[in-house]
Amino acid sequence: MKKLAMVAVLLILSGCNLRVLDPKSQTASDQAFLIYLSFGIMMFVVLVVAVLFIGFTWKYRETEKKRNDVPKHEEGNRTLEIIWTVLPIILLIGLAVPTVMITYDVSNIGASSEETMHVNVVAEQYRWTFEYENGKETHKNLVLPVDQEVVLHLTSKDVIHSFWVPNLGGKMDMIPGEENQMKITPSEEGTYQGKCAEYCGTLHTDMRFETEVVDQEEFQQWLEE
Ligand SMILES: [Cu+2]
Repeated sequence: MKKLAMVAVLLILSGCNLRVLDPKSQTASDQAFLIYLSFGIMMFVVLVVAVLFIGFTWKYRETEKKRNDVPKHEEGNRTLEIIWTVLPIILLIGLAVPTVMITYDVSNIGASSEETMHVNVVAEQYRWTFEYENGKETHKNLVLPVDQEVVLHLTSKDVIHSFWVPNLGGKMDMIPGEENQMKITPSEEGTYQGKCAEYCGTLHTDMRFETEVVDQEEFQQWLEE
């Protein structure tokens, strides 16, 4: 009965409307690639260890015949030492190179061109303010044009908040007195849920917003409204 209740709770909680591995921007696809890559490498290691473990447990189990055998005395094994030093190094390089490259690319705001759009995002207990270059301000929805590079300038007025629209990119902290930047290029029109991902006070759960990605024309119209 207890188990059943737990499964039910899990099912209810999994009804969350945030989709993490459903990238709708270049940044999010790059990050999803890193998640799959690291997960793949981990699974490879788990598999190799599991196969070796089961193999050895079987091979060296006690049998009638081997009961009184004394194993040969071994002092080190150079081949094995090399294998288990070099293999992890190769795996770590395979993980580190794309991670560092993508991390730099995502946060390389200096490389932005003139075409880049800038939006100031300010968090405070308990609301968001999205401020566009022409002075337009919104609180409930962040509207972005599709296929347009956008740099979000993230700050906070009071405590630490965290900006998170899973479809568009990973979480980014919003720190009072400091500015963090996030570069995204939405690749598909649609409405994506966003929220504050850092517990910031009693009404933390109210810090939700919608990101609407619309076509360029619609965006211009909306911006001038
Ligand atoms: Cu918050």
